[in-house]
Amino acid sequence: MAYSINDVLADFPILKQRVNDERLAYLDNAATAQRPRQVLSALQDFYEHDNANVHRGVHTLAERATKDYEDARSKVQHFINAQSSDEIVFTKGCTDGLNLVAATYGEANIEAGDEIVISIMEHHSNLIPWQQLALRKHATLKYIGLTDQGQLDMADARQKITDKTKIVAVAHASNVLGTVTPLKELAALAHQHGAIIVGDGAQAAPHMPVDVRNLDVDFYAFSGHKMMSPMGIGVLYGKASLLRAMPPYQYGGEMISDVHRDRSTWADIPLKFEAGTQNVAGAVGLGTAIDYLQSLGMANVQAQEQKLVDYVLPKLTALPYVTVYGPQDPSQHTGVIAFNMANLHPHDVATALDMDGVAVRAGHHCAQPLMEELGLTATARASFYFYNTKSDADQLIKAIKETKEFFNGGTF
Ligand code: 7TS
Repeated sequence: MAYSINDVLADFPILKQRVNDERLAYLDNAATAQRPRQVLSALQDFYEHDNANVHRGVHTLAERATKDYEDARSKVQHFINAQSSDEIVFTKGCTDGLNLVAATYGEANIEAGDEIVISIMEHHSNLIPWQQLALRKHATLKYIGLTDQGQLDMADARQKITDKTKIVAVAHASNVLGTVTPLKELAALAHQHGAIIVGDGAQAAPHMPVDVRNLDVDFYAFSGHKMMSPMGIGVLYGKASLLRAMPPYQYGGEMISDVHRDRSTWADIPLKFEAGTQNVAGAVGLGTAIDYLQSLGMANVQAQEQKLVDYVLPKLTALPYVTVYGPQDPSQHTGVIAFNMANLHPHDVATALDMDGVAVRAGHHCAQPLMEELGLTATARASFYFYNTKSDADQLIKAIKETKEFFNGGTF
């Protein structure tokens, strides 16, 4: 059953403020989401009652903190339907998780002449780790292209993924084009050729049901802060057999089994990949954010965002001076909408929209090869979450119309 938007909004005090004397329309959720009271209280509660370092103390607070941390891991496991909580590695965020895979699995398995396949729409976090790995190993990095509508081109994927491919790494949802990639199909294709697949779930896990076993991805990384947890916590899912075979990422406390003067052995997964004191409060906050999302239901979260896209996208595409990138069909578009206004610089657009209380991002969105492919240097981008409303969408459209008047007396 759908949730009440008024109940939801009551949980987000930050959204009630006025900005530049206008109602705030927060449409920069692809950069980071806002935190509900429940997450803020969970942090306060943790620090007021349970705070201690984990996996090392026998005192009561240490045991409580360890339980809180491991409970959060189980919540993540169930959220993405992993087989075991051992397959959930806490990271600093999506970037950290992707770097982990490149630096461990990649370092151990890529050889000269091998091929790594990504797509041209990748965020730099799912591009540079593979680019640098390929350079280090004298391997080849290949890019899957796009269709005219900005979807991942599966025909091109079938050409690019071959028996030479060792790793395929693709965003589950684009942070610019608002497209969802056929990750399950890509996983099957990668596996047919003996390659592994890494999903970048930064823009997908917060917005739609994700089932890593159904997708059959080998690794899947995402960030907590885009789904309402504190910054500095994220998740790397990896199949247990792969994680076990991989060398550690960083060395230090808690990731070891035994240390001698001249050699060491490693803890079992997932602790092998969690060296040093971890972001325990972050994990607790993430667990609470997951509870919150699950109380709404991820299908309802996705449906609410789809309703907003169905409403706002035709209004945007109807404006002759606005160009929307990615699919024009709302049913093919997520709540991430990149656009430009005639020849206005996107930073000017974002600044003008902010004067009307509308928060959007402008820039290359950490996807410069995609910008190059589209013949652009930058775009403005509005990105919606489940707590956004039609009023936010109306305010965006109104502010865009006012921006046109402001810059050009209404004549462009
Ligand atoms: N992958 C994708 C698809 C992303 O959108 C982002 C962040 C990342 C990886 C990296 O996530 P992080 O939490 O480790 O930084 N994307 C954006 C964005 O679009 N605007 O700000 C951050």
